[in-house]
Amino acid sequence: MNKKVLTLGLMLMAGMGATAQVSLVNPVPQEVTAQAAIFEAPAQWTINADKKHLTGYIYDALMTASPEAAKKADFKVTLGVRGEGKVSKYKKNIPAKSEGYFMKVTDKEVVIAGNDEKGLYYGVQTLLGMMNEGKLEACTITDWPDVPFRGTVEGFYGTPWSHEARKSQLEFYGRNKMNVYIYGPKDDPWHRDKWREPYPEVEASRIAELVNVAKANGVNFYWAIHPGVDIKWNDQDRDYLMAKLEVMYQLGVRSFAVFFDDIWGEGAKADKQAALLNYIDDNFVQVKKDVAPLILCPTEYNKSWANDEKGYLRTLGKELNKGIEVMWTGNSVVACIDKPTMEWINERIERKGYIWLNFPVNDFVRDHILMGPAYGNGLDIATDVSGFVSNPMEYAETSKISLYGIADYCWNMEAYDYQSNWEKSLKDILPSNHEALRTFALYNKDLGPNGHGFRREEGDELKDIVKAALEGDQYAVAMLNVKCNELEIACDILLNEKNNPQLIHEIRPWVLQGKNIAAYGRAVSLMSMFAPMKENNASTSTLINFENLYQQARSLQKQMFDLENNSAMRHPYQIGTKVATKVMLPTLNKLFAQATEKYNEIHGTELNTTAEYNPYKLTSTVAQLALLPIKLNGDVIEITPSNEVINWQAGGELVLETETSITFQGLDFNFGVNNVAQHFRFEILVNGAWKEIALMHYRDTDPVIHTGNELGGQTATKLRITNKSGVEQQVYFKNFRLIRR
Ligand code: 14T
Repeated sequence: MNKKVLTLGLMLMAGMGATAQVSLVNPVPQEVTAQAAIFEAPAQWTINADKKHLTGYIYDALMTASPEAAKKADFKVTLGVRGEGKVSKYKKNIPAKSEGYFMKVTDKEVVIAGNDEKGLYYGVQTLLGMMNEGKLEACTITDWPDVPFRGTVEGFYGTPWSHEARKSQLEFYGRNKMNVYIYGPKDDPWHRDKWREPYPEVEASRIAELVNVAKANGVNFYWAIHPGVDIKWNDQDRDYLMAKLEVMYQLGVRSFAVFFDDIWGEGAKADKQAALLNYIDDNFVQVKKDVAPLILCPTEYNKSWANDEKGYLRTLGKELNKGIEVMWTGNSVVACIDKPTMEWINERIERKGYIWLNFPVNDFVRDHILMGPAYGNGLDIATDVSGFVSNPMEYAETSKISLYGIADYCWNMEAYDYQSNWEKSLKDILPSNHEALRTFALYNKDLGPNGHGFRREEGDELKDIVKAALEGDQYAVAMLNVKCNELEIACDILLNEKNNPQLIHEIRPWVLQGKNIAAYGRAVSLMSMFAPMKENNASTSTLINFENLYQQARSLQKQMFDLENNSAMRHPYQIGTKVATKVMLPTLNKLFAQATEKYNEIHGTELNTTAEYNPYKLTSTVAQLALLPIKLNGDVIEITPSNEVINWQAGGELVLETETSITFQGLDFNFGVNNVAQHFRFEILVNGAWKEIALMHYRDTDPVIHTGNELGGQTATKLRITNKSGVEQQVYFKNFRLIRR
């Protein structure tokens, strides 16, 4: 019998519902035998362990449990690591796996026997998880992690996590048996732009503190350096880098990574990168002896960017010292990982890839917050990866929902059940109001259209109701109304929830938008019910009639738009606060149009039926640009920026079309590269004829591209930008702002 079936079978036999204590543990343990005997945890217990376990992080973790350590309590807790006398009886039970442990719980004692120190620590974490509700369950557990390195990489663009948020993360990782935190926020100057300079005092002391908090939670703190933007492959820069690592070592850091992502040119050479990493390995890691194996994030960090002919990855594979880890995001920047993904990369890098999962990161869809489960990665790749880390959102607390799943997935892959994990995660993050959080999260799973084409399930549970409602089933319309009521209840509860203020602070803009959508949904569902009625409910005694509901819905459409475009509230260059965009909102918009049409038909009115439309459309023969969403903010029309290197082929064009002609006031855009304006042609379509407008930089050192004065006042329906240089141009699509009159 395979272990999954065994565990499940025993759980059923034992009648373990959601309340059984072992089932509270995250990640799900590998092997559990439970007898369905649940009892109150003792008030006191005696600790039976070698002296060295009576201090230190393992003991401290145990001491956070409610029973008090006492000399002569009846209940005994035995702790030990393989080879120690206290657990010699259990020698055969201890799994011979790194970070593994054996644990036994009866109504008289608990025994935790680690295969190593970390194993003992994780056994203690299992005990703590099980005791979360003050109860214990008789059981034996044999447990170990599938993936050796599990955790996160703070690797996103945007506001780096706060110091407090990082400490809270590290504790969360300890509890959920993740052992890696890679510090590499793109917008920390001393990580990237000022990589040569040491941290100022305050920042330095914070890093030192994080190292300690990490240790106390069994987490390896990796500090990453990102030198590729301007590194010269000479001794001087190499020495700068070594000196910076030494400074970080002095702060206590014992694990390091070097990132070469999102760069091009000189910094992107495989042989140079390999030589540098080997140099660090030979002259720093091996010399210090207490430093973890190096991690490299390559420039070609996903298959879609890998140029097999040039052999960047194979060069790394061949030349990099064997102990150095190589990161990989999968078949594209944002992708789920499966067996073929791993086979492809492992062969090239001649080692097991170290996965950098770009989920739940939202730095390319900042108008969405991602609260859905972590799913879609292969459950059969445990032995193909050396490590697996998630790149989360800048919203640290909210990210814990998905990270709870990543932790479980990495620990016990075959048994990973993302749905039940997700339900558990919500209880863990907001025990006091997990149902409200769940209802809200249901509408915050998908990313919406994005440049990476990465989407998530959202609203599947509504599909039947939606279909029926749109076919005119009034019961289904009433159900939609109920769903919207639920959403509103959830939002209101969350806005007044005090138990996780950080979470509420992070999700607040989306909660406010959720309230708008809920109110809109209530109005629209009532519109749908009133529309077919012959009487116009002209009674003066009530405000509830079709036309008033119509006005309310219109007002809410505008309120949603206003909130959406309130840039004070949201990120300055990716404005927007989108909720329920996959199923609920489009459904309500359709229902709005249907109901209004019907009403018009019956009453001969001409109410506008379009719920929401974007009069701007973008098309492009440059694949990476074709999917970028367009935002409207008053008179400013913006194409959502992309941080990636765009390979803009010769002759490739970007076209922006408008439904009705617009009169230009101004336009500027930024491809992140100096002096590229000369390679592009800019044209507008005026009365059916293309008309070229000059492009220029104001300074050699300023990548912003401006249009010639002749643009102002022109009226057109289309604009087009073409790479006229005859060769591929590599640019960033940083900014595109068009101002209309
Ligand atoms: F190093 C990598 F593995 C990586 O994923 N780098 C960045 C990462 O910092 C960012 O958070 C993530 C998601 O946006 O994507 C990577 O960088 C990109 C790549 C793109 F194609 C950022 C934007 C892109 F469009």
